Parts: sequence; C-alpha cells; structure tokens
Amino acid sequence: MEFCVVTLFPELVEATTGFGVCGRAVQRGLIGIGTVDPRAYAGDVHRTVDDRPYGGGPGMVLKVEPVRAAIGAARAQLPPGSPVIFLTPQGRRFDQASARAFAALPGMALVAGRYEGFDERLLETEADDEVSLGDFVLSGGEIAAVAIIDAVTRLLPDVLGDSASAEQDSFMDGLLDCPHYTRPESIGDRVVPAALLDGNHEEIRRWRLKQALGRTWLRRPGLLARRSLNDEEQRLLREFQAEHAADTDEKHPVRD
Ligand code: 9D3
Repeated sequence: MEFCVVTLFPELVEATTGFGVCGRAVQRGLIGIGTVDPRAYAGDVHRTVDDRPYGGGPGMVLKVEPVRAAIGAARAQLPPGSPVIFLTPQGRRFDQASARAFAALPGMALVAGRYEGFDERLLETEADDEVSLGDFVLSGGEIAAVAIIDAVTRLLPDVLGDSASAEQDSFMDGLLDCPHYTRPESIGDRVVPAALLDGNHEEIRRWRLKQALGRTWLRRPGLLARRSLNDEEQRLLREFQAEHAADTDEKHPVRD
C-alpha cells in the first residue's frame, strides 16, 4: 500500500514513520510513504502557502493553488483508486472500522493542515473524505496522518507476525484489554491475581475475559452496547458487577 502525505512539515512525518512496525513494513517493501510539500508548488518568490482570512480574525488560512498543486503531485505518485483524505478537526471520527476500510485501498493521500486550516474550496473540490482523530486540539494534521498510517499498516497482510495477527481477531475484540502482570509476583502488598499463577489455562482465559468485560462496562459502556455477549460473557459480566457492587458498597449500582 502507498501512502503520500501532503504537508508543510515533511520532516515531521519522515522522523516518525521510520520506526517499529511501520519502519519494518517500509524496509520490507510492504508499504511506501512519500511526502509532498505545498511550498514547492508556491508560485511566488516568497513561497507563500497561506494568507489572511476573508472577514478578518486571527490566524492564517492555507491557499488553494499551492495545496491543490501538491495534491495533484501526490495523486500522480499513487496507484489509481487512491482517495484524497483531509485531516481536520471537523472530519468524521477515525476508528478501527475506518482503519480496516483504508487497509483495503491500493493507496491514499493524507492532506495535513496547519494554522487555522484550509480554504474551504480545497475541501469542496479535492477531498474524498475528511477525518479527525477526536475532540482535542492538535497543532496540525501531521501527527494525525502518522497515527492513521500506523493503524492501517498494522492491518495489512504480512506486516505483523502470525501470532500477533491471530491475537488481533481474538475473542476479546470490541472490548478493552484485561490487566497484565509480570515478575515479581508481589510488590509490597500488591500481588498478582491468583488465577494467573495456577497455570490453569481455562481459568486464566475466563479471568481475562471477565476483567475485559468488567473494565469495558466501567470505563466504556458505549463499547459494550455495540457488542453482543454470548451466555458465558453475560455470566462473567454479572459476576464482575456483583463483586464490584460488593467492593464499593453500592446498593444501587450507577450503571445496569
Ligand atoms: C485552536 C484553533 N481552533 C480554533 C477554534 C481551530 C483549529 C484549527 C486547526 C484547531 C486545530 C487545528 C489543527 N488540527 C488538525 O489539523 C487536526 C486535528 C485536531 O486538531 N484534532 C483531532 N484530529 C485532527 S486531524 C487534524
């Protein structure tokens, strides 16, 4: 899969994609990551890419012509059928389902903004999709682009080893992860849960599933609502809820 990031800070992208899973995927030829800098397409001697907003107000707005020309150069480097995705705080929220959809594409252009954002006519004429990472303020789209490249790359065939990819579509899909422990067995009065020490694989599986269900119920109830629970999962969650109510002395649990 080919990624091309349109950015005024290509070094920011290059400095972060050369490591770990993405770095190895590039080295093995499983993905390519290019960048195009709109400044290279600015026509004037000052290499101007931004200008003051019509109507006034703070900050600068990215100009149509240099960004449009850079997107044209990105399209020319990408396989046919590669969409142009703008990263903006107003976009639809990126999630694992979006990552799966992107991973089926031959390539994608990721257009990162700076300053107050893009001239709206760029979005109207060039964007196939507009994506946000969530409701917090970044200084630009580059870190969002790199996050998306990382999430998508992990889903491509042959990128992860066999055991890691088997783990990915495991039975705890759609739940938060269970707690993890390693040596030593006790740190002061904080001890590793007994279920993990016995070496009873069925007991360990049930303990992990129960913790994953319980933590998802406590921290992200919206995730549970989107996932159906089989008989065992319903039973384990009830057990967790009963123990949680006992722990917290709650006669009337806040959630049910
Ligand atoms: C503080 C400036 N804001 C005024 C209300 C608007 C604003 C403009 C540009 C806020 C952030 C940005 C830069 N952000 C991105 O380019 C961005 C982003 C983000 O800030 N949060 C989550 N996802 C993304 S994707 C791109």
